[in-house]
Amino acid sequence: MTSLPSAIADARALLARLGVDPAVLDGGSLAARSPVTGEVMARLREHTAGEAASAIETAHQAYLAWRKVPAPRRGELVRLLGEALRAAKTDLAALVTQEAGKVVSEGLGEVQEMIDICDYATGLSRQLFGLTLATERPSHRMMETWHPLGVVGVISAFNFPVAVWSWNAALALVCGDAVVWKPSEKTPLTALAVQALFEKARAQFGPDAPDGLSTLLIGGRAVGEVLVDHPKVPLVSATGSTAMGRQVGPRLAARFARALLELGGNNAAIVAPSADLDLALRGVAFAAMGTAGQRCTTLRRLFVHDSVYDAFVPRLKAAYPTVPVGDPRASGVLVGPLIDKAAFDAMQEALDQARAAGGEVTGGSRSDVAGPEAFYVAPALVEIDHQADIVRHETFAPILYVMRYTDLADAIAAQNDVAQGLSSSIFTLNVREAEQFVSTEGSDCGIANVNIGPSGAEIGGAFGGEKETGGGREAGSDSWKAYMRRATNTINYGTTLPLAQGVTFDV
Ligand code: UN1
Repeated sequence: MTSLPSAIADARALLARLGVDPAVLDGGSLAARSPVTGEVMARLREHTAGEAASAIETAHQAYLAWRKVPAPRRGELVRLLGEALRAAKTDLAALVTQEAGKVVSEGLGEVQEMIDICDYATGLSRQLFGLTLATERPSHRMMETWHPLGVVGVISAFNFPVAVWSWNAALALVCGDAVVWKPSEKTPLTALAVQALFEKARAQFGPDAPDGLSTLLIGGRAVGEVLVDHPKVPLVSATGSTAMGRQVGPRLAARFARALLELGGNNAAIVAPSADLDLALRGVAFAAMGTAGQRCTTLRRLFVHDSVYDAFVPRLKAAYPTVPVGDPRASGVLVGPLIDKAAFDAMQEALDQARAAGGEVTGGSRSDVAGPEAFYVAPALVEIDHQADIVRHETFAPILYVMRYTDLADAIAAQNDVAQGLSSSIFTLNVREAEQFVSTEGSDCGIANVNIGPSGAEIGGAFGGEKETGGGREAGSDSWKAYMRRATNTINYGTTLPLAQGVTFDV
C-alpha cells in the first residue's frame, strides 16, 4: 500500500495521450513499476529472441532504403521528431517522473535534452562532411567520404530512460542508419511513449522513411544478446554498468562490430584554497544529491583543501538534511526515490563498508514516503581519510565521500587513481590550478570542468569517458563519426598511372 496518490491512472492517461495503445499494457511478464509509489503500472509482453532477430532484419531493410535518402531530408525526420517532443514535453516528462522517479525539473530537463539533440542533429544533417586531402600524385584527387553504417543497436539504462536513446537515435538517423532500441527493463513505458512519438513523426514525414527504421525491443538479457550478436548490427551503443560493458564489449569485438560504451563513473571534484565556496557548495550539492545520486556523472568523491575544509565541509553537511526528499511529482522536492530495493540495499551495504573503513557517515537513512515498496533515502555524506575500496567502487546512490588534501598534484593523482574515468571538476579561482587540472597532466576523465560540478553536461560536447567508463563518445562535437563509415577515395583524372611512394611496375 502506498500512502501517496497512485501512479497507475496518471501513467496510463499519460501513455494514452502520448499515443501508446492501451492494449499493450496488460497481460505480459515484464512488470513496469513506479519507484515513486512502488506500484506495478503495467505488465508488458516481452519480445522473444526470434522476434528480436526479425526486427533487426526489418531494420536492415529499412537502412538499405534510408541510406539513399539525402542527409538533409533525413534531418527533416529528426526535426519532426523534435517538434513532436516539444509538443509532448510536459506529458513525457511526467511519465519520466512516474517511471524513473526524477523530480519535475529533471524530468523536463531530460526531455529538453532530447529536443536539443534533435535540433543539433537537424543542423548536422547538412554538415556530414569529409576532407579533401593533399595527394602526392599529379592529376589525382584524394578525399574522404562518410557513409551510413547500418543498423545501430541502442541499449539504455533506467536513469536516463529516454534522453540516451535520443542522443544515439537522432545522430544515427541523420547519418542514414536504422535504430533498434532495447531500453532498461526498469523503464519500458517511457520507451513505448518515445516509440509512439517517433512513429507520429515518421507518418508526418512520408513514405521515404521506411517501416522499422527505428524499433523497440521490450525484454531483458535475451533480447539484448540478440542485438549484441547479430551480424547485421555493425554498432551497439550501450549505456549501463561496467559489468554489463565487460560482457558486451568482448562479444562485439569477437565479430569485429563497433562498441560505443558509456559505463560506470566515479566522478570527483576538487575544492581548492581559492574556490568561491558559495558557488562550490551549490555545484557540489546538485552534482552529489541531484537525481538521487543516480547519474553516471553524479559526484561521488570530493577532495577539499586543508585550508578551506573547516569553512566548507560543515556548511555542506548542514545543507544535506535541508534538501527536500519526497514525492518527485510534488513541487519543491529536490530528491526523489531510488529506482528499487536493490539500489537501496547496495547503498546501505556501501555505507556499512564505509563505516568499517573508518568513515563518518551523515544521512543515508530510509524515509517512509510511500510505504514498503518505495525506496526513499536521505542523501549521505561520508568523511573519510583515504580512498578505501568502497570509495573506489561506483555505488549508484547518493553517497558523497569527502577527503582532505594539501597538495594539488596529490589530489589530482588521487582523483585519477580509480578504475573509472567519466567526469571531474575543480573549484578554483587560480588560473594555474584550473589550467593544470584540464591539462595533459590533469584529470584523466572524458569530462573535466572548472567551477561547475561534474554532472549536468549539455549535448553540444562529446559525452563519455575513459578507462572502465568504456571510451565511447555520444552527442555533440564529432561524435557522429561513430555512426558512419569512412571511405578514402583516390581519383586519377590524368592519363598516366604514377604509383605512390615512387614504386615502378611497368608491364
Ligand atoms: C547519465 O548519467 O547516464 O551530464 C548521463 C549529465 C547528463 C547525462 C548523464 N546530461 O548529467
